[in-house]
Amino acid sequence: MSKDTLIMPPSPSSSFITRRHALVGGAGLLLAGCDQINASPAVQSVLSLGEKATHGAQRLVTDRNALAREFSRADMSPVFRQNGNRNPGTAEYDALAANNFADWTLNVGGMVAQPLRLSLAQLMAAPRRTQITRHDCVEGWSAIGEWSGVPLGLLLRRAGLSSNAKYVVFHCADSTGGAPYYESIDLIDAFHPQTILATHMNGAPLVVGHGAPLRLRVERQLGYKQAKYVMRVEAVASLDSLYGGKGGYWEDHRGYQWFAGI
Ligand SMILES: Nc1nc2c(c(=O)[nH]1)N[C@H]1C(S)=C(S)[C@@H](COP(=O)(O)O)O[C@H]1N2
Ligand SMILES: [Mo]
Repeated sequence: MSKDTLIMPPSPSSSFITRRHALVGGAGLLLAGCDQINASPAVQSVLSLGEKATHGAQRLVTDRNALAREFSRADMSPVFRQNGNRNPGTAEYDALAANNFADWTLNVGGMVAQPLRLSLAQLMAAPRRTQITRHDCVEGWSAIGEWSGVPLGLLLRRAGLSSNAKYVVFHCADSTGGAPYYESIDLIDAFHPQTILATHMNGAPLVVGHGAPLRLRVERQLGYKQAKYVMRVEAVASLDSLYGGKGGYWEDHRGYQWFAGI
C-alpha cells in the first residue's frame, strides 16, 4: 500500500485517556512482502530454548511493561504478508463475512463478573489505540504495519475480571486439521497498553486474510501469538483443561513456546 492511500486512523491515541474516563463514568458507552529486517535473537531461539528458561530469564532482564518500538508511517511495509490461515472457510464464517460481519459478536466471558457480548459496530465506537509496530514471524519474516483497536484491558475491566483469573484465552474461527486455533496470554500482557483487539490495519477495516473482523495485537510477542479471527475471549485461572493444555495451537501441536517475548 502506498503512503497516500492511507486513511487517517479512526481517532488519535491521545484522545484515549479522556474517552476512557468517559467510558468508566458512563455506563453503556462501550455498549452504545517482507522487510529487510533480520529475525530478532528471540526469533532464532524460540524453538530451541525451554519455555521456563526463557520466560524466567525474560522476567529477570526485561521490563514486561515496557513498550514495543513504534514506527512512523514512512517505515510501513509496502506489503504485509498474510500468513497461517488466510480464511477460516467455515460455513458460519462465510455467512458472517458475506454480511460484512454485521451479525458477528465478540463474547468476553469466563472468570468475569459481567460477561460482554459486543457487536463490531460497538467495538468500532469504543475508545481505541493506534500503533505502528513490527510483526516478527518465526518463519523468518517481519513487516511493519499500523494497527488500531480497543485496548484489551479496557474490555477486561468493563467485564469485571475476577481476581482469580490468571490468563486470557482467544478462541478463533479457524482450525487446522480439525484443531481449532487459539492463543493465550498472561495478565501482564493482557493489560499492557499496546495489547489491543484490532479492528483496523493500515487505516482500513481488517481484511479476511489479516483476521477480520477482529485480531489480537500483543506487541511484545512473536507473530503466532497475534490471534486472528477472534470470536471469544475467555478469562481462566489455568490453561490445563483447554485443548492440548499448552495455551495455544502452535504450543500444543508444534512445541512452540507459550511465552514468545521479543
Ligand atoms: N486464527 C489464526 N491466527 C493466527 C494464525 C492462524 O493461522 N490462525 N497464524 C499466526 C501466525 S504464525 C502469524 S505470523 C500471524 C500472521 O498474521 P498476518 O496474516 O496478518 O500476517 O498470524 C498469527 N495468528
Ligand atoms: Mo508466524
